[in-house]
Amino acid sequence: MPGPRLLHTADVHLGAPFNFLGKRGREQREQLRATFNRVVDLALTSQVDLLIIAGDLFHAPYPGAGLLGEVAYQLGRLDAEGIWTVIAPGTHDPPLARGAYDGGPLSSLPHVHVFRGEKMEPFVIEGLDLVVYGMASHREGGDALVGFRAGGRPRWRVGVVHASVRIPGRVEDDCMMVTGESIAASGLQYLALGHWHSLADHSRGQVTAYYPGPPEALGVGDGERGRVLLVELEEGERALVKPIGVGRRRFLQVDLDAGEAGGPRGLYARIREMADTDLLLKVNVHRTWGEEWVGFPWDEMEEELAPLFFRFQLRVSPASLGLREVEEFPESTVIGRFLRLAREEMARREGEELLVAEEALRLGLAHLAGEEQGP
Ligand SMILES: [Mn+2]
Repeated sequence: MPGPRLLHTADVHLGAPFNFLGKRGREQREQLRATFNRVVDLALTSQVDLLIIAGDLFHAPYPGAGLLGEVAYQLGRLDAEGIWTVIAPGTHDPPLARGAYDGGPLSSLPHVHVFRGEKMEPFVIEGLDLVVYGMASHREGGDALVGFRAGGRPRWRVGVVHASVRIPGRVEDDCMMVTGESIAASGLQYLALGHWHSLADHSRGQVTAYYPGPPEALGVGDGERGRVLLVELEEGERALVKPIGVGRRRFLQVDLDAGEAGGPRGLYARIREMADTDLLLKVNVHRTWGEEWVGFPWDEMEEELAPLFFRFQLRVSPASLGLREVEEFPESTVIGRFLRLAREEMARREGEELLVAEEALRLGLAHLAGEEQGP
């Protein structure tokens, strides 16, 4: 028997300043709002019963009155259709006094519920035979779900938390954590996670658990558009999760090897292939060691390619000799010793002297790379 349909989003970060985007920051701030409106459109057109927001709806606990009013208007469109919205405040938008979740326009919507407590609390939606357990993010640490277990009733049991998943050896400590064991023991059919800014499946045992990632691009991304998750609960079966692209912009950082690109023409072609006016592209160019790169006008290249992208940034090593490149060559090799000496030299110089040292490094590397190509 089919159960409720949910739309799960998190980490919208409405109001984020995007200072790093320079003059395009304003456009991306506006895009965040537009994408959130699109999430609400999607909730309406896909006829979900419930929108779940797993924290960081706002970038700050005190969004301006204009932004708060606009969000209340959008959630009001769902409210008018009897569609519920449940919100678990995150690390960026904790439920502070006179903040976004204390009175204000959101509290006047009868189908909006905000979890403000510091422990998992049930919120029962009678008409759907559904209970949502949730809590606000707080600084205590530890396992947010330890000792938690959803009961056998109502029929449908969903959780929402803004926390990290503990991964031994990789993620050990954060404000709020959940573990594979506590997810598996939760008795939930679906756990809506927020906090990590990329789509990820952390299902354990019988419990389906996901991070949707932000609906719209925020920082350095993986080149994918932001997504939301359409979740369908099914009796006796695992929750069905379908990611839906809603974001407009993509952020991507790539490393290109100047040696492999085939000279300046090749490098231009490689970057042009990625042209997309909704893409923020950062290119790190490595190994500009050949003669063809001597005195290359990188600023001109950046300027020429910039109109093909939402924003385009070019970074060139070894003008700033990366650790990665140095580590590729062990100290026991001639090139390895040369790189280490050159790095020490460059650290001591600046201005015109640094440019000369960089030029010497480039020529030296081109020479050595040629010599070391033999068997
Ligand atoms: Mn976030």
